[in-house]
Amino acid sequence: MLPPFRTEPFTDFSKPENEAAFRAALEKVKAEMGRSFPLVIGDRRLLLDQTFTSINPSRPSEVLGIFSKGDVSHADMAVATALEAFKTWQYTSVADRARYLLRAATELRRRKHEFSATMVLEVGKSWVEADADTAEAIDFMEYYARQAMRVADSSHLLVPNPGEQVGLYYIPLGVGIVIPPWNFPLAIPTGMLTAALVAGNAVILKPAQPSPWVAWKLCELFWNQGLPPGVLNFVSGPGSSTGAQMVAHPKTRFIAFTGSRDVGLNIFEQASKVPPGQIWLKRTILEMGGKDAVVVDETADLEAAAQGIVAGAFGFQGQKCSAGSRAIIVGDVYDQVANRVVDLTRKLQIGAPDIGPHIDMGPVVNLDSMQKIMGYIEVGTQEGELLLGGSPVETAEGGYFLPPTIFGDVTSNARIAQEEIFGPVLALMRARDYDDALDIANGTEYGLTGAVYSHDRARLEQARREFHVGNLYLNRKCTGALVGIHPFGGFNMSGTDSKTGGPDYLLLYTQAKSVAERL
Ligand code: TAP
Repeated sequence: MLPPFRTEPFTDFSKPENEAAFRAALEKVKAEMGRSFPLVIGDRRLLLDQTFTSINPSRPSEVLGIFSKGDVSHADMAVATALEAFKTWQYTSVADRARYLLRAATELRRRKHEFSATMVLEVGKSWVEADADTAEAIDFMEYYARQAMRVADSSHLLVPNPGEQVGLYYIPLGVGIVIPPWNFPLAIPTGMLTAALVAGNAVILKPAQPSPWVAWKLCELFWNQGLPPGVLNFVSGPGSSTGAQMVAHPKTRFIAFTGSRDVGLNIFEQASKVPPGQIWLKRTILEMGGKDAVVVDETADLEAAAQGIVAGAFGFQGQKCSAGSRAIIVGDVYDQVANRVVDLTRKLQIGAPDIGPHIDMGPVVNLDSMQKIMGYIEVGTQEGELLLGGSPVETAEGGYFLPPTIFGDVTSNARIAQEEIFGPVLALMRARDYDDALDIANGTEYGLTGAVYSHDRARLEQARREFHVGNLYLNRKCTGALVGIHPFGGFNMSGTDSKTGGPDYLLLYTQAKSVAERL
């Protein structure tokens, strides 16, 4: 009997003891920098000659870890190994499988700051953002352990049939490839792989190249719980070759992917092909990008709206699928809200986040990302009025720092209002009235998150009906979904709306078997 699920509390860094504990964790993690990491396929640990490095984006010369660069042969080896492990893992009891998750959650809770500190160094998260990422990972473990026990035997949901004993069982699929992005480098791989494992599948984790260290620590956490070899394999390497090979492999049964629209579409297409030797249709669980909007009308609490816009646009440097990169404000209050958003944004502290909890914004993840975002800032100067930011923040150590950048009077068809930038760039847009604001909000190919600030009941109800996003927030910011409370996933080009952290999520990793026995 487990206590009811509760979300993991966040750490209060204003308490000196919490700050001290986090600083100690940073020191511990820094002392581990520069090690080499193998692929782990079954009970083989393969330290390869071909490697790539994980670096600290605040100080790019700082090498955090050296990772083996798996190629297509390792992809094939991993699928074969996972398939072998699946033969027995699929028959372990759901209670046993759930216990691995619960034990991992206990250890992660104990080593919480160590994992968060790793994210501060590897992807430049602020302390608060890293702490929330770790809390979400713990939540996924606890939540899916409970869900698995709830759904595995769903026979009680059937209508009894006299003379027959009937059953409905959600059984595992087979070998799954888990392909996460780097931006929630702990929570997202944890969510996908714990759901897959607890449902009875064997998994290969292919971490995103900017964040293999956090992913390694996550896998190690599970191996430490005594997970049988081959049930969870770690294959670092390029997504475009090693990842693609696993997607295409005939023995791969499903792919759980979170990442960009273009890569998601490519996986969708490749997974739909049936190579020789494949006897199923691959399942794809695809969570992709967003171009999320915050709508503000003239009845709203404008201070709350401005604060929500700033938090949603610039938290983790705007590198969230849920980031509110568009603020759509009705004409009457546009200037007032725009001025306040600029004022609040000016106060954000930028710097290497390992300095302390007062840093609000760290670097963007790497040079490619910085250049891509600068390209959009260039486009933005043609498409709107630059109100704040715009040029990189120079540091002695060459970190990838960009300032929060705000463009005013951006039109709805502008590229910076349509395309996902995935950086600290906010487009302010002037709407004629509330209906126009909702039209603009719905006017992209995405549909992930959205927020509305209004005190007009009829308009809030209208947003409930008409604002076409997977996660709608009324009178609050558009980021910060909690497991079990705000099931998360988007419409249209934001993906397959798989609703992570929701009551139906686990079913995606299973297939239902109906059994009837004549008595
Ligand atoms: P991507 O560039 O799409 O990479 C995601 C993952 O796919 C990485 O592990 C990548 O490996 C791998 N990959 C790349 N090409 C592949 C291929 N051809 N076959 C198989 N795997 C391949 O995204 P990202 O930059 O890491 O993350 C940012 C994106 O994720 C944004 O668009 C953001 O909106 C989205 N995101 C969405 C959500 C939800 S829930 N909708 C949540 C978080 C992030 P490499 O790193 O080796 O290239």
